[in-house]
Amino acid sequence: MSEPAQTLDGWYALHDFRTINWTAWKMLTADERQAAIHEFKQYLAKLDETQDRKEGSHALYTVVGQKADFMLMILRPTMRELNELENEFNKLAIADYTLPAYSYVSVVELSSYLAGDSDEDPYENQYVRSRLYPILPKTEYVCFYPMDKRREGNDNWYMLSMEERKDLMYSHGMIGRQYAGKVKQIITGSVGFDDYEWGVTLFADDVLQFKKLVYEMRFDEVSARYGEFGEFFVGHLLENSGIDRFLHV
Ligand code: 76R
Repeated sequence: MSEPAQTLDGWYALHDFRTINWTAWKMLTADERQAAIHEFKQYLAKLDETQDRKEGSHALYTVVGQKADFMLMILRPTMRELNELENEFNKLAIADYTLPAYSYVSVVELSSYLAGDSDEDPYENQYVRSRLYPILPKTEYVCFYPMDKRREGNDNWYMLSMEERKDLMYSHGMIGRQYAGKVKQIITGSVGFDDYEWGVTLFADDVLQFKKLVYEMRFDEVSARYGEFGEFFVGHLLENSGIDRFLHV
């Protein structure tokens, strides 16, 4: 058996994609819509408070294209809290005017492939902590997609030795590094939690950098030979101040 990579696991993640039923939303009176928006903002204000205390984080993005209308990504120390927040959202008036489009359950993950040897407890390291428990950057754009590492015939990632995987991940990391400052990536592990093995969430102010990065990685062996991808979502930041305009009909 090949040696599994050790992972460091941080906050649990829920990516919740919704479509708005604009027809039903338009049928409400202006007062009813206002009340629903107010209640939704109160819910978001509560999430903001948790984030201010650094006990979790979240980001709200509108989604471009027909796959969804918005995505709320939430990070929390336990999966139970994610489930409670999801249920709380579902009981808001605005939820009556949304339809589930897609969701993804995972946990922020750092793998040991490129980690150096150290006696220190990584969970006590400030840099590691900032990556396991990240305050999500509120960049202009977000990109999310789930992915697997292939297990087919001669192309089986899980049959490679630790050394082979380390070498491949090194070259993956080198490509990624060229995008430092332009794209921030959060890798979340989802084996046992959702249909793919990882969620990839990318943040950037320049949306074109997603295409450039993902395209360049396609030529790298880790992605070219072993990457299998799910649906891609791309969205634009929805700040609290933009919610009225977004929901105005
Ligand atoms: O954690 C680190 O930054 C160290 C190096 C590193 C690891 C271990 C790293 C760097 N990644 C790691 C793990 Mn990555 N990453 C992806 C995708 O679309 C595709 O082809 C793949 C999707 C992107 C765009 C991306 C970006 N990475 C992983 C893993 C877990 C693998 C495992 O455990 O088997 C996956 C699934 C994955 C996928 N990666 C980087 C980036 C970028 C931009 C970096 C550089 C970060 C930096 O140095 O600033």
